[in-house]
Amino acid sequence: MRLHYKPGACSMASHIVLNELDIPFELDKTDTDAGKTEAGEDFHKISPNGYVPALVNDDGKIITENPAVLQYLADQMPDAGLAPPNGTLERTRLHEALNFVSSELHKSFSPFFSGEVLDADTKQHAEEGVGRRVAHIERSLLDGRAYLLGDTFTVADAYAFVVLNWANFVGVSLDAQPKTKAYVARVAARPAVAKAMVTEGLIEQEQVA
Ligand SMILES: N[C@@H](CCC(=O)N[C@@H](CS)C(=O)NCC(=O)O)C(=O)O
Repeated sequence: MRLHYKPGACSMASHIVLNELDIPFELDKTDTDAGKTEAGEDFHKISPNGYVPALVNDDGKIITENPAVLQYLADQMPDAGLAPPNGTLERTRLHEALNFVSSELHKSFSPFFSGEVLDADTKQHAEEGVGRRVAHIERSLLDGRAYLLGDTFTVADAYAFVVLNWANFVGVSLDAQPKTKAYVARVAARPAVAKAMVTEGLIEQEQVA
């Protein structure tokens, strides 16, 4: 399998899951601005919308869109438990969490990545938008669960972690959401997560506990 990724982008969720599953894969550091793969091929032929993640499976089939890629990966090794079995209420809960992360949490960060300098009002509005979505994560963790669906790490946690970690890069504080802050630290401490962060250049190997 080959994962097209951009360092620190949402594609890191799939990278984390590939590490968690410990299956063979290749990484292609793709330049989405130039629309080129690492080898200089036209990335739009792989991902027509031009964004990562794009996963090319061993049969050459291409899978895009975070929730689809993440569940496809989890379903390669059901016994690893990164997604509940299809057809169960727990799987529906996973869809619910993935859709929330994708369409609400992830997209609430878009203003910070627009490439434009945000004026004070726009920045405040964007921070409030992120805050409302993080408040939902905070509420779901209030019962003491370690992960979004309970005590088991799933692909939704890989995706939520990557997006919540952007708060550190765009200057949004999670101090008002202590459960979420602890959750981000808990996920960051997983060896598969730390390995992906080192590989993508977000942290140094020496920073890994
Ligand atoms: N709906 C897509 C969105 C993917 C997306 O937003 N990817 C971003 C990185 S997080 C991207 O590749 N943007 C193009 C760019 O950064 O040049 C999905 O869920 O996979």
